[in-house]
Amino acid sequence: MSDFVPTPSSADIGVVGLGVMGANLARNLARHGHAVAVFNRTLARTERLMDRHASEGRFLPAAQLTDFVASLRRPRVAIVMVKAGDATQAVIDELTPLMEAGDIVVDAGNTLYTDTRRREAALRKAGLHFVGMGVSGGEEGALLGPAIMPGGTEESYKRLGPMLESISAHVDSVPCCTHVGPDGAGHFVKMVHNGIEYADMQLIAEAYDLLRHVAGMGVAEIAEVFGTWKDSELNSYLIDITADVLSHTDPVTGRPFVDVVVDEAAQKGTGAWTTQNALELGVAVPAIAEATFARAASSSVAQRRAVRQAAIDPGTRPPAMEGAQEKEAFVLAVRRALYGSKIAAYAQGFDQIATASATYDWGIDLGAMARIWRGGCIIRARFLDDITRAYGEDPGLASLLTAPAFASALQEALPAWRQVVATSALVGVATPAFASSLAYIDQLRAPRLPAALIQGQRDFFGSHTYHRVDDVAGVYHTLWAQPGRPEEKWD
Ligand code: NBP
Repeated sequence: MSDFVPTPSSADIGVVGLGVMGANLARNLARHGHAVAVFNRTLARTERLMDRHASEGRFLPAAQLTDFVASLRRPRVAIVMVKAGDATQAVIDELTPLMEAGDIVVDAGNTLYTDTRRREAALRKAGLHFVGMGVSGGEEGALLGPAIMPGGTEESYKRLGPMLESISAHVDSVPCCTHVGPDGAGHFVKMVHNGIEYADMQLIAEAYDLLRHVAGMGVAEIAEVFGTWKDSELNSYLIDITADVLSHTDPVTGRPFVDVVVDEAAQKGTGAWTTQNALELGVAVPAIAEATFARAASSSVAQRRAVRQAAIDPGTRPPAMEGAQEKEAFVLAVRRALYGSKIAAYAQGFDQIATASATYDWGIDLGAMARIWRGGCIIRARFLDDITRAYGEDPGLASLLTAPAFASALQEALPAWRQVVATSALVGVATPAFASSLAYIDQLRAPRLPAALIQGQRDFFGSHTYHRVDDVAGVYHTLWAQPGRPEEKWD
């Protein structure tokens, strides 16, 4: 067995937890010239890293956590990259008594931001900096350049930032890493990033479903369409991989790969976290919520079987789409609907970040978030440049939908988008994210909403009061049970 006792105070940074993500992050740091202390609960993982990758840079492996901490130069930086939840808490509890005031503990796992806020407050009391850090891009990103979203203090970023920026993805020579904001801001932004990712994936899946089951196109034909979309306003990593997945043939059966995969989408929870948080903050994120629910519906196996067996008729029989011209027009309409829906989904995610930033006083630079998502992460896309530009031109944008570039893109998309949603409803192909994104736009642009009626109902049954259009500050209640229904002003 290795005894691994590293030289004291000689590592620039350390990584605890050498699973796929931790090992790759440590290798990325070492490859960029940083001396990296490494420690894992089970020594075999540390040994494996050293056996396979010691030549990639300067590693300082430790068999004991005390030796690991002693090997870090001051102020010490230890990145914890273990399973989120109890495992992360256990490592933090073990690590922090060994650290000194001014040292920095970084949690790079997918932690819920409220846990990060709690831990940051606790470690601050002990004089330590606690940085909740979102890392996106999966195992390949961790090794070759992820998008990195660190929270915590400005002071901690001065020590940590240059190292993180060196290992992050770069687009146009700009690092995909920036200081997001205090305490839980980094993990919050990573959570919403994942929520947007859910929405983007669902929208793409709906586009595929429409081409397949409304236009009646074959999988190979659809793969070609996605291939052409790579060079359009939809250009993104997710469109790229969709074209690849659709063009893949199952080697066992010779059928399209997508047809041999069980159609139940799994989830690890960040979509649900984003949706739950949006409900708590009172922010409308229907595309993210519908994407999360769509995964749940797909996995509701018993319900799906029962309803299928009930053989409920779709109720309409629209004519089949046969002519080449008709098909081509539909493909273009779906592309427009997809782009419009995508703008709506991102507007929702950015609205959620803006609301949280105001609620927690995080001061998040929204344009910078779009900038650091341009590389390394799953939602990387050309389109993010437009978002950065929109916030650059007007940092106080109430909604991305109103940025001139997006407003005109929506205007162009709307007629086709309405056709696509209407057709899907007639044919009976579910498009929850397309349809709810369209409803989101229509709600926001409506001069009057039926919310006024809801306020009336609430006042009727629960005396919940209402404001009047001619006195928006006043609080009113109608005495519904009294003759003539007199109105009272309560405030
Ligand atoms: P895992 O989430 O599978 O965690 C494995 C690591 O956690 C091992 O080093 C393991 O040590 C350690 N660990 C556990 Br489990 N319980 C521990 C404990 N009580 N004390 C100390 N160490 C403990 O690894 P991963 O897939 O590399 O992910 C790490 C983090 O990165 C997670 O929070 C994940 O959500 C996040 N993340 C993952 C991805 C991705 O694509 N996989 C992307 C972005 C973020 P052992 O070897 O002794 O069991």
